[in-house]
Amino acid sequence: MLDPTQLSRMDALIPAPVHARPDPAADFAVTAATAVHAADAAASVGEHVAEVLRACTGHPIPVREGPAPDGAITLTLDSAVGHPEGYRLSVTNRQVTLRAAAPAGLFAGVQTLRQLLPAVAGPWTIAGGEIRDQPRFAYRGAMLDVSRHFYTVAEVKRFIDQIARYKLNVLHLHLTDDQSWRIEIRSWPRLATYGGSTQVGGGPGGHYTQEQYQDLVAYAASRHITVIPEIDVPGHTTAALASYPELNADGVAPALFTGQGNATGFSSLATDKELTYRFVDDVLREVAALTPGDYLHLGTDETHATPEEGRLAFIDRVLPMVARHGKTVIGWHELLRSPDLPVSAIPQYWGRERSDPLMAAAVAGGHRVLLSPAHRVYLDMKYDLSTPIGYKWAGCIDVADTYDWDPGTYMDGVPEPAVLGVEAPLWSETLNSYADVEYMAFPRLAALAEVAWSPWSTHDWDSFARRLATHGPRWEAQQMNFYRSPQIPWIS
Ligand code: NGO
Repeated sequence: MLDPTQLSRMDALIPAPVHARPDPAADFAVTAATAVHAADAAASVGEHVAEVLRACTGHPIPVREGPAPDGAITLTLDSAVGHPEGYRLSVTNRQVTLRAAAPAGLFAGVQTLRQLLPAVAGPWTIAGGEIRDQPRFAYRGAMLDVSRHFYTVAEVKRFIDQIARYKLNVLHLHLTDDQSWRIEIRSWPRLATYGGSTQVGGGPGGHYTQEQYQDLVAYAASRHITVIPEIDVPGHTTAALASYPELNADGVAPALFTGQGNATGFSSLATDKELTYRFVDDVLREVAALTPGDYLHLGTDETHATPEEGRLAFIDRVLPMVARHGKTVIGWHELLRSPDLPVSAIPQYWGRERSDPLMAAAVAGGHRVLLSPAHRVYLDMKYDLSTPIGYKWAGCIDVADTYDWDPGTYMDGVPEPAVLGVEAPLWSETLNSYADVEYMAFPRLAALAEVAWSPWSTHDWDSFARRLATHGPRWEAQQMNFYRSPQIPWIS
């Protein structure tokens, strides 16, 4: 394997761009005189790149409108670029020009530009050359389970920043489960105040007020990330059942649950009680009102405690509620056990088989799908048997396992056009702190990001491993707690 220290920064990008032509003679020096030029809809991304440059160089880096002189970094909207998340970046000794059809493309280009700066210390030059780039899949997601363990608003924002750097554009928040309910619902206040009051192991837990949640959604939007809230029903609902006795079939509230282990799929909403549907509708209405994005995730996984007839009736009644609140349903792939789903409903596959008749039938019927095969992208699996946290029911998953699969050909009967995208879920039963989140997420999320963004023609493990090695010093500079996989020739 080639020495990663010999890579030019333009050859070290993750995710790999569609096309890059490095020009080592064309590095651009960021100086005290450098300004960013960006007008109108480009201005907020202009401010973002200026902040990045101020933080590393200490120079003032003003953001200006109007024609750019030599020596400037210019961000322009240009419909000729085509793809709304695509961009063109040109770096010469005299100027840096970033063009995109929409602000999301400019933002993606700025994440590239960040990686063209040195990892930790000056002189602050942007590596020279030309890049043309756009994503392979529209949906590039990470899921954070804030239910099994609670993470603060500041920690979730740090996660948003970390995934944005790798051009992920979806944060799926698993907000409710047996162990807790983490989002304030004003019509059912005990969900959060009581149902959110603990976590695995019995710690104090916590919840997001609606204002805090909106702040998170807005923060994510400023990084061109859509937040998808998951309200997991009808199973995985002990926290709700503990908060309101009347939601239980026998009217008796169970105790709060603070265990983990194999304790999935043991609770259920009472699918034959009318009150259950008023409850779900109230929750979905409030959550939809906090959600600018198109999707609501309804869970629907592991309904082992729900009689099948009740489960079917429940899905039949609840799916139209989501539509009434103006949203499209995503559910774990168990959703496909319901016949006659609206074709807009999106199953998220978390199985380990490459062949699943229900997935193939759904695609044949026009559904688009999300792929999260557990033995590839479940970030809560151990890296190897010595990993102190995590599960191993889907196997140990090192970086190469997350890297080496092609979503476009992965499942029988699921061709690339049917794949809306990919997502790596991070379940948190065993993650006691945000440092644990980072340790399980990185470097595997960087591998997932390349699978999601880069064309298959660029896919190459040796190249990826070499490029990834150069990201270690960047992560150290950010005080990130990542796993130093022995598969990677880390620098330093
Ligand atoms: C399963 C289960 C989750 C667990 C996770 C642990 C799905 C979709 N439901 O994945 O409740 O937390 O495994 O790996």
